[in-house]
Amino acid sequence: MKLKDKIVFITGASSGIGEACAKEFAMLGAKLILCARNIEKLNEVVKQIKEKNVTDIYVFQLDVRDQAAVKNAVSSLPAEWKNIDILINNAGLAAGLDTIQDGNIDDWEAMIDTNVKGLLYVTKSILPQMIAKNSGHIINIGSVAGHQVYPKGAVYCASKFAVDALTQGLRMDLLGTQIRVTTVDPGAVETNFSIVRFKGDTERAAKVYEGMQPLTPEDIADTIAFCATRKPHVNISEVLIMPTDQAAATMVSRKS
Ligand code: NDP
Ligand code: 8X3
Repeated sequence: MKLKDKIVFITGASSGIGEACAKEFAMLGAKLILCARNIEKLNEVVKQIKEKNVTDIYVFQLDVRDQAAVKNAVSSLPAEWKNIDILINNAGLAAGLDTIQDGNIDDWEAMIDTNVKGLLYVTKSILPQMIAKNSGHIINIGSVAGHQVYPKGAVYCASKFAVDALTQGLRMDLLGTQIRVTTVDPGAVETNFSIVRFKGDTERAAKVYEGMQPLTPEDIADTIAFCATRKPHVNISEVLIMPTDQAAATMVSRKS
């Protein structure tokens, strides 16, 4: 399947995997709808894309946790942007690394509201037009954390197990349509993820990737583009993609 002039909607495009996807899909000729909360960072991403590619980009600020804002943003898309071909549900985060007994309830709300409810709000807003034209592709960003629970990560892991369940359920609910549903589930990818998780503690964040070679956001964008470019009768259901230096969520080979 060619991506030229396809409309690709990416949540959380201001950083990391979402940003890399925006750049990869622009290079492949797609038209982009990009959103995130930080509009300055998003505009910088757009500027960088436009320096290299001639492509149409529609950009707006959105907090996926805000149900009304999601609904309004999607319903007020200009007519030429309404026909979304691919939705990449990427916006997400981990907040903190704590046992449940020591956990911070605001952190739990942030993870569940963003990773689970936000993904649902965006999906529900976009699905009707995909169903009406009987085509489309929803690609959710899960995680190895949606396959294996690790100590102090229970709530983040639960949110990614939920992404896996929602992906499987959506595929069942859409059976009989031509809409494809995929989950791409990475292990360690070096992005702002750990800086966000540790609330700006860059030293602690750097330790996550110390002495090992993590995946890059571009590795994930490349995998997502692979899933999106299969023939229409081929649905890649799930991709678990790990650094060679990582065998499981908690098993990493470090050289130093
Ligand atoms: P980054 O922190 O670099 O990027 C996260 C993106 O999500 C940002 O663009 C951020 O934008 C956006 N975002 C966060 N909260 C919201 C919100 N409420 N509304 C809209 N956008 C939001 O991390 P990654 O690129 O690594 O993370 C992307 C996805 O990949 C996440 O779902 C994460 O769980 C998943 N993942 C990451 C792995 C890793 O090791 N890095 C491994 C496996 C999965 P802004 O702050 O501007 O809103
Ligand atoms: C991000 C990867 O292992 O830190 O989903 O949870 S991990």
